[in-house]
Amino acid sequence: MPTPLERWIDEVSAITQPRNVHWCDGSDAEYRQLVGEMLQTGTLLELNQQEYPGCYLHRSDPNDVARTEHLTFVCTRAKVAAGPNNNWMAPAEAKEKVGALFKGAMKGRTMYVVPYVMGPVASPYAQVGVEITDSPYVAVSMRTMTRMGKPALERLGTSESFVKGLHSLGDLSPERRFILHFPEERTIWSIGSGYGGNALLGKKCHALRIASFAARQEGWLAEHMLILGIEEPNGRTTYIAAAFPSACGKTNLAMLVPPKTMPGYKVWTIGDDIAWLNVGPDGRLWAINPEAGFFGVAPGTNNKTNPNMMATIGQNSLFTNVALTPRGTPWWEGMSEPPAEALDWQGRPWTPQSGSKAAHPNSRFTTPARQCPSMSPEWESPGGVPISALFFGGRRASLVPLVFQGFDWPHGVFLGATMNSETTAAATAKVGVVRQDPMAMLPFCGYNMGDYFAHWLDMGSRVAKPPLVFRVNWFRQSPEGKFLWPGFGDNLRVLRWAIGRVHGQLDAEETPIGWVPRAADIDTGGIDVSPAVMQDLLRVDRAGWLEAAGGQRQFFEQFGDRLPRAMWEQQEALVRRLGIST
Ligand code: SAT
Ligand code: MN
Repeated sequence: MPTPLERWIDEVSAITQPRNVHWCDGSDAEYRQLVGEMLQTGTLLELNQQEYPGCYLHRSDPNDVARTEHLTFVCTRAKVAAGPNNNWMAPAEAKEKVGALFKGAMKGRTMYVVPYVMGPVASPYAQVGVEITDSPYVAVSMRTMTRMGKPALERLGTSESFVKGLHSLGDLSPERRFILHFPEERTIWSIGSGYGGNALLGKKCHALRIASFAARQEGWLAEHMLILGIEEPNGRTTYIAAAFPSACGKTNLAMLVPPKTMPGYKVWTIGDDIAWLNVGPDGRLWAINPEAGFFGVAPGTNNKTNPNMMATIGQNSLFTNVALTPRGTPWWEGMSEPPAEALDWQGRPWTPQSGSKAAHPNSRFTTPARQCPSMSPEWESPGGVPISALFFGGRRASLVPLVFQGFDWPHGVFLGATMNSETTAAATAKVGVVRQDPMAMLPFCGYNMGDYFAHWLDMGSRVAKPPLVFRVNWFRQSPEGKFLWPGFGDNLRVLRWAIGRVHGQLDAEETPIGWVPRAADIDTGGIDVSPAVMQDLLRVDRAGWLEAAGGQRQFFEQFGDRLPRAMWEQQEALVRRLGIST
């Protein structure tokens, strides 16, 4: 009797007609074999193996360098279930339209069957998925990003409980590119792109869109959050999770190195992009990182902004769309002094005088988490880590203070729901436009966000002691366009304040938008932040917030009666508080 997985593989082979089928076991030998094949076809280029052992460069199609949100669909039976936050196609229509593109799509190619586990293999919260792909680059990337191969097949056994992901490069044309989610069937179809978020289906497609849909039904949360632990000099470690939109510094924050003025502090990394949050046996919220690797943004990564990542990517890493120096090493803007000459991300000769970027702004590396020096001893703990505080942060040049705290859980949910941020190169749309991005989940929530807010509110009553909720903004600028806050390692100064709040050790000032720190409680020793600048960073601009409240209202209105009444009440209460002058 074939297993449900074998039956599905047969069905897909009959449609896509691959030359042969390769079941991935995740072994070293298999990895070497696939890399060898890609070196031969030119899909990978070998980097300098003395300086970067086990590292390779991949140049993607120039039309395929970021997530394509306008080609990403949630195909629920009812349109309202997907909500105004998603593109929607009826399942039957989607299957007919995109099914036609999959017919014969793998002719002449190998079909890789990639079983994977999201989450530590022994975790009760982990999930199995299987991605079928005709891209060996995707297969080897999935080996780094997930627990791939044998452990996944062992965990699955003969069960039919796995997320089915079907992926083909197709012809890489954006005209025939679709990323479809069928959350009711736990199925993903992706064609026409080899780019991370579009093609590594365990990541955004499974661990966020499909998982968030299931999480609502099952009473947990699948979030676009990093997870870290902060160890204080007294040995106490406090765990937090923090949501930021793509390319807003999650990876850097997750592996932050404390400033010299904070001896005895240590930051422990658990994850840099996705958190699955479950109510644990003790009633608290426990987080696991479903991933096993990092898919980080290269530009701006250097020994100052993220020394832990620089140490991580020195081996066994795939670099995509970075520049190549004559020494055969990778280079990107902000890594170090520019080389006198290089090949740019498209393989064209480049010099610092070229007037163009050597690396694509969304160039990336894929690297194993276990190589990161700051990984927490708990990062693969089956039960996860207990979360004491949640953070929501956008990229905002003005208005939003460096940090403030929600009054309670419903207000915290409102702070997440009303987050907005300037767009980045992680998606193929205009960069720098402020858009609403609730919980940094706008591109990743697999269902109607009105229902999502209701679920978040409901989680407050499922958890014995809900985490405190904070908003942060590392990106506030002076009128001259200078960043007011140094960011990076110094962000720990802000987290320290939040931990002080968690443990009831610090007071705060009540303002209309939430609890704001007293300036003296944020340590600025050793950094160039004057008391006046600190005041600017913490200032609550009432007129600006009243104006922003108009945008919140407009955003909320799209959800009609799916928006929980409590969100409107929070919004009205904010406006009331802003209107009462003190
Ligand atoms: O391309 S990914 O979605 O994996 C990275 C990101 O945009 O967050
Ligand atoms: Mn992300």
